[in-house]
Amino acid sequence: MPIILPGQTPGADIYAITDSDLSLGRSNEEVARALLSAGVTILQYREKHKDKGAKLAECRVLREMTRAAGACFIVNDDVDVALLCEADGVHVGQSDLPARDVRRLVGSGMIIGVSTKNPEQALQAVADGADYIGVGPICATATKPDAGPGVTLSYLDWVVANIQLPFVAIGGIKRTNIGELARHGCKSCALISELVSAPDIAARVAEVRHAMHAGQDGPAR
Ligand code: TZP
Ligand code: MG
Repeated sequence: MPIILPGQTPGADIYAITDSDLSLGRSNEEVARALLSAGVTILQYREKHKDKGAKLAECRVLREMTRAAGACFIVNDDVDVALLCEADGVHVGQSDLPARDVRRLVGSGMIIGVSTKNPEQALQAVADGADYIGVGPICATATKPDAGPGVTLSYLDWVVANIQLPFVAIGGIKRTNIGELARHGCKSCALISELVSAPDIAARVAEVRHAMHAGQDGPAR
């Protein structure tokens, strides 16, 4: 399967992330099925309130589903779970294992994503061998209150101008503001609540995509 990277690969405009607490009672499997059949090509498994055994069992199911759909599967935080389920990649934050050490564990074949909120963290992620960076939170979000206040669009603009790696914006991204991000040069956006909390996930994916591409077609900032 070709490696799919945010912002670099057709179809990777939306980077969908699970959160069973926000999924209106639906399982991650059910939500993933809806996302994949709506054409999402990057799916990250992110669960903050499950033990590792449960996470591994769910990841094995989602791994098979994403493989069958030709989609990229990334595991948040847990390098061991990512390796055991044969994910395509792992995503780490600033308080997880450093990307440089993650690379030693996973080898060259696995995608590593790193969350960043300022230029210093972005440059460190590049130096550490990350394959892509997260940029955010763009806006403060109840999904991850400890992410803090929004980084604002000036950090996004800095990334667009200075970082050669693919990047994905995250944090408080909705169909109402995604067009603005696209106008600032963002080609891939990660969304949690906007997608998993939608009663009709397929319809929401289509709305989000439409809003993003309408933004890309708008005047550049
Ligand atoms: N990292 C920064 S903000 C965030 C993460 C994981 C949560 C984004 O969730 P939502 O619901 O799309 O605002
Ligand atoms: Mg983390």
